[in-house]
Amino acid sequence: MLIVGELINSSRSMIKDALEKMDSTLIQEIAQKQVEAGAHYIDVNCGTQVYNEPEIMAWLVKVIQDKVSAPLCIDSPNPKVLKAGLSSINNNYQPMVNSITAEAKKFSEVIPLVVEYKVKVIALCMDDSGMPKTTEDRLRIADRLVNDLVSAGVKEDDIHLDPLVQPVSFDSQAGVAVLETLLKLKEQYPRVHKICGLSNVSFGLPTRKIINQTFMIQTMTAGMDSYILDPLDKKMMGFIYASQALLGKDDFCMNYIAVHRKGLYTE
Ligand code: THG
Repeated sequence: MLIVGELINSSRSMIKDALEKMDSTLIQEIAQKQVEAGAHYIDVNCGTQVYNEPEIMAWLVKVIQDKVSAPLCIDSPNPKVLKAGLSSINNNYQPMVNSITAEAKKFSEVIPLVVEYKVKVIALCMDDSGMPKTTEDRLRIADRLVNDLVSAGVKEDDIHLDPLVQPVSFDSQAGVAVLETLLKLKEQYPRVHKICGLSNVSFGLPTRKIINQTFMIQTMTAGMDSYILDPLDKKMMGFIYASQALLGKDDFCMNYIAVHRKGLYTE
């Protein structure tokens, strides 16, 4: 189970403002809060900084590392930004790249970074025909991604397939398509990890947290084992550890009890 804290993302107005002011204190506080709340990786995304995204990524990585000792997940569709982030990391944790896709150009530009830096990699189920719609689209792309990554020498344990969650408010079958994909992937690739961002599913709906929490439980039951989420959502974190225990993934409920003792998910 891997929890990637999503809060350092410039699509959030608070982060966008902090980047414009180069406010390292705010960034460091959010990094630290996420680690204390139980995030295993810190996602770093500055996608709104279109003119200087590589420089800002390098700055963010340095600022975060000055405060917390945690593995980082470098999040950008731009391979130059991924490179700028990876080359700025100087702790000993294995970084994560978010993401590679099956788009020909993207794959060929990102795979050398994955191999050189020996990272964990999020493989988005997306190819040159665009975003997947059906379960079949996702499975076809996942198949290709796993084959191509393994052929390039990436270990199955370092691959995190992302089925690409879409808003259920736009397409009422969006949730079901992800659940069906997971059940098939569990059979086909039991050793490959499965990850997703939870907040896409609730886009456009009121009380988004309830939708995100419910979808976490549904997807974990279907085989998801990692999430990009807001670790400061204590209910979500409680549901994660409870789900792990109830799905037989927590021997003697040790993790559930340990997290409970630390008081991580009491309101
Ligand atoms: N898969 C992968 N990576 C991802 C995603 C995914 N990275 C980005 C995203 N999806 C997950 N991260 C976030 C980070 C912050 C928010 C949502 C997803 C967020 N959004 C507010 C909103 O949508 O309302 C922004 C509002 C604001 O604060 O201004 O908080 O799916 N591999």
